[in-house]
Formats: sequence, structure tokens, C-alpha cells
Amino acid sequence: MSSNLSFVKFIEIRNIQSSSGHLAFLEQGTDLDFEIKRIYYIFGVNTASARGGHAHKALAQVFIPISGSFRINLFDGVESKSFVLDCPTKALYVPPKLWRTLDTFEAGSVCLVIASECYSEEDYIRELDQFVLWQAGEPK
Ligand code: T46
Repeated sequence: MSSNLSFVKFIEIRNIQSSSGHLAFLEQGTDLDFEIKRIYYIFGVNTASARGGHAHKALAQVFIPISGSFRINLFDGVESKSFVLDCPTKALYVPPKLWRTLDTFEAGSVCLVIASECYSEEDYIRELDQFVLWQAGEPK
């Protein structure tokens, strides 16, 4: 089985620094190889809480730790990898077809997500056993 885990990558976000602070930016085409359809953000997460616990069939995402830090755990049905996001100029590209959980949120963290699709519950697989079966049967 080929795995989308191999396509997960950090993206260095361009950052203009001056005496009055930083300005970081991403552009479609240069930094993002998908069309932006949606942006959402997660904040106010209790440090003991986890988010996610699902996979997406088609949605590609870029995660940016705007503030604080958290961990993204990815699972392709066989292999797992974890990534710590703790720098606002270091984003993580996550392709579809990966089970994910987000945990170890630092207090005050803000997770911005740039998404390739509008929200659709049809795109979610929210049961781990269903995801493993779907991955095993999914032609690659
Ligand atoms: C992901 C992780 C990191 C909407 O109505 N519109 C939206 O754009 C989103 C993202 C969610 N929702 C609704 C669906 C649920 O009723 O908001 C509620 C909470 O969503 P969910 O349980 O999926 O939240 P998380 O934090 O577990 O997952 C979210 C994203 O859904 C998902 O794409 O990768 O953040």
C-alpha cells in the first residue's frame, strides 16, 4: 500500500522581520499547491484535550501554529508519525487519507488550518476501524 504519510511535509513560511515585529505570509501557487477553499482555526483548547479523531477522504490541509504549540499524530492504517508544531513560520502540509489526532496543546494555542475543500461531513471518516478498512480497500 502506498501511503500519503510520505507526502506530509513542513513548509517554511516567508517572514518579514522588522523592529516592530514579524509579518509572515503564504501564497497560493508558491507555497500552497492547492486552491484555498476554507480557513478555520482552533483555539481555547484545554491542555488535557485532544481534537481530531478522524480522517478526510479528499481534504488537504496546511496547519499553522499561530500561537503556542501542539502535536499532530498521523496514521495511514499501518504506520504512524507525529509532528510537533511550535513555530508560527513552520507550517505542516497534510494530504488526505490520514487519520489524525491533535494533542499536547500548550495553553493559549491557536491552530490555523488552510483547507482545500469547503466543509462537508461526507468527506469525514470518524470511525477508526472504518478508516482502516477503507484504506485497505482503497485503490492507490
Ligand atoms: C481537522 C481538525 C484538525 C463546521 O461546521 N465547519 C467546519 O469548517 C469545521 C472544521 C467543522 N464544523 C463543525 C463540525 C462539527 O459539528 O464543527 C464541529 C466540530 O468539528 P470537528 O469535530 O470535526 O472538530 P475537530 O477539531 O475534531 O476537527 C477539525 C476539523 O474538522 C478537521 O478538518 O483536521 O480540526
